[in-house]
Amino acid sequence: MFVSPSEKQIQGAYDLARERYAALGVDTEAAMARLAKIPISLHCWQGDDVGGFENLSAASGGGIQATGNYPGKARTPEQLRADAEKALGLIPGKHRFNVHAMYAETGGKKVDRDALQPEHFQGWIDWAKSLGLGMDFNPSCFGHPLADDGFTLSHYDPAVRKFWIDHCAASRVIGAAIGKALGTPCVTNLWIPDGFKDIPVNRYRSREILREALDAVFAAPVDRAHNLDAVESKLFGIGSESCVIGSHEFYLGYAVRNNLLLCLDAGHFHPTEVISDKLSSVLLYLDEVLLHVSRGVRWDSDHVIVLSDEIRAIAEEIVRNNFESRVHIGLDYFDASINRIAAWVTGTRVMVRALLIALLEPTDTLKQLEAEGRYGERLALLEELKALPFGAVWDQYCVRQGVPAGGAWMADILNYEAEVLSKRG
Ligand code: RNT
Ligand code: ZN
Repeated sequence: MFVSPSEKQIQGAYDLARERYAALGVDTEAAMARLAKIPISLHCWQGDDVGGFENLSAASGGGIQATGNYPGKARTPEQLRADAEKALGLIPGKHRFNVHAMYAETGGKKVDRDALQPEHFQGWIDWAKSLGLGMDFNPSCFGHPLADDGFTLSHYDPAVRKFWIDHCAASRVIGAAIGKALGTPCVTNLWIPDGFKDIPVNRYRSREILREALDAVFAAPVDRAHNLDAVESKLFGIGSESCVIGSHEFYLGYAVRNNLLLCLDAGHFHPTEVISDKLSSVLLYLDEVLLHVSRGVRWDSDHVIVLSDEIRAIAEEIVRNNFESRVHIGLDYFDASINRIAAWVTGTRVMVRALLIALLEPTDTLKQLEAEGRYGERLALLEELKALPFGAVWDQYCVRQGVPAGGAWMADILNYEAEVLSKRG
């Protein structure tokens, strides 16, 4: 069931595909070369259902909900890294790894989040370096006793606020240390769950408090060569249905005014609202953005991404506008009901494949048709492209990147499950 095509099949199909695309003026070799330069940031939290290593009693909490109890989840940094390494070995290309502060390694010592230091992430840095990966980072403003009432940076209590300000500021220092050590800037993304379950009367004051707290978080200059700050909005969460303090308008304004990255999470908008349509607007006013590519099903459910129209549209927006250097692609989903490594690999391969499909588009021709008002031809060509053999180029790309073409990667994961995951307590 989970097999790769033969070498002969892969080469034969690729040769034909290359000719088909060449007839449209598309160079498949150039597409693969460009694809190899686009990293995807894999999120550590798919590996353990947003658990972390602090042994706090709280589950993820704070508007985040991983559902499912599939056996074999990683329970230690070593297990999480081994699982991630297994996943990375099945994904074509060179990618990045995105770690949350709650995955600190404190050597058994209790170090609260406001006191975290770069040294607590040395294990991650060393591991990333050994694999040639860049890293990204996040303060963890949820799943903690001081976040239990649903407020962190916008809390009315200055002492609680200060704790989270210190944590977020410490995270920027850690991000910079990571970026410096790995020689590639670390995107440090700030998301907080703050919001009201029921209808508030003073939205303005809560947002004013948040703005002041953020000003404190971002007060210290951090070298952009090492760390890039991003802020992530949300429409609603579990327990913050009526009002999220850090809304889209809030953070769009904040990011524009303070020259930060805006993080657009695909699950954080109204269900018919898409982030693919936002890139061309926000990138007129911001230098760079971060994406949290996810799949909401009826709500911000964080399902594993599939090759949907929206995922393809996100890839198209990036590729058509040469936004690769301005859009940092991160994944943000967590399904605890299936093999977690399969979740990582499926979703990341989908993202890479969506980029490949976009790279195989005769974009100049389509743009020309559009500029000339030839919309019938634009539509016809777009639909014809959907029947072209991008799968043959994909298989070729996988082989050249040294990972399985076709479905054989899943057989590998099933082996790993039998030998490693199933033996975990
Ligand atoms: C939550 C946000 C946030 C988290 C991760 C774990 O709604 O999407 O990005 O999912 O930081
Ligand atoms: Zn997110």
